[in-house]
Amino acid sequence: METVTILFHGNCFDGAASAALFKNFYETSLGHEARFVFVPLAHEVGFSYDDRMFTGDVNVVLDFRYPPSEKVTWWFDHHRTTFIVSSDRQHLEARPDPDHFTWNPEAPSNTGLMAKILSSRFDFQLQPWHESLVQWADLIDSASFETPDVAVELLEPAMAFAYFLDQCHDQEILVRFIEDLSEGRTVDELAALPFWSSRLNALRQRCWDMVEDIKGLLEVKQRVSFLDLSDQEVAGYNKFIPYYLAPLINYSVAIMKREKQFKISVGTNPWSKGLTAETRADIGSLCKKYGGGGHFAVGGIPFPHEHEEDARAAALEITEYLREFTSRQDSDRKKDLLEESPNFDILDQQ
Ligand SMILES: [Mn+2]
Repeated sequence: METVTILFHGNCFDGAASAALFKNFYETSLGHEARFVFVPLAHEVGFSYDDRMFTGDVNVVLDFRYPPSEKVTWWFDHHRTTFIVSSDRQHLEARPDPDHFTWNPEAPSNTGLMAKILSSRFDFQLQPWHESLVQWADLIDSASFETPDVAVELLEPAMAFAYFLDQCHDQEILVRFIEDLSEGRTVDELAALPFWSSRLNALRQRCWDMVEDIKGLLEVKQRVSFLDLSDQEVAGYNKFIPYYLAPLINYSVAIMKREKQFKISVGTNPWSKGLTAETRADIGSLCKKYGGGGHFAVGGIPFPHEHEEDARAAALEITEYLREFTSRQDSDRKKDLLEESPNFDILDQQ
């Protein structure tokens, strides 16, 4: 029997959903019987592919960086940063079977991108469970929930699964999720199975307990929250909790102790009203100054365990910087409003 190796974005709902969708497509649409091997991949500093990773007769990469290898015959991705070096892009353009290789950085999720391409070019019949999976993957991967409640209370099964996968380091369980899903169940149906409901409920309880703990620790000032979790080992921190507890903040900074290192995590409140593309702080660049990195809206900085004091000092400095940044903008905005309408005392209206 043929072996299909699927390499996909690990610890990510969209990555796992992509893997399940591909398996289902391969079995039902192409009608192939195959043995599937699932390999989760992580974005790590200096990541590169090695041909030995492609162990299948057919090798598939989903929701992850472009693989410049002839051993890979299917690839779908929507990450802006998919090409590690510029020659990767030329490699893609020279592929003899472009239909099997799709990149669209505008797609909200890779699962949605795959559903579109596979149904239009490969006659894949989309079922209601595919449609619902795509809706959730789009919502989760673009973090476009209406409120942080959805991401913290985890009442929706898909949200609970997303957080579960984010925390899951047990490959067997991860593969079970993909296989269960690929059999044609919605996430809601999956969540009702005892194996999954017990795990999701335990996870919800842990997350709600964490909300209670953080309530007493979150320091909110000038629309920036600071959270010091450096004195206890935190396994699964839900980064949406500060916005849930303090919805009016613009930025959140947290320092936490992990098994192997300290980590500073910095984020922009996705639900903040006043922030525009022009008035937002560049969090990734800010973190880079301290040896970390990230995107415009979120970033992180790792510190080895023996540098605890440096880590705490950096976290406080970043918090202070963001608080000054926020109050400077608040006063600029008030000045602008006054200049625009000098006869109207808008300050009193706020
Ligand atoms: Mn994705």
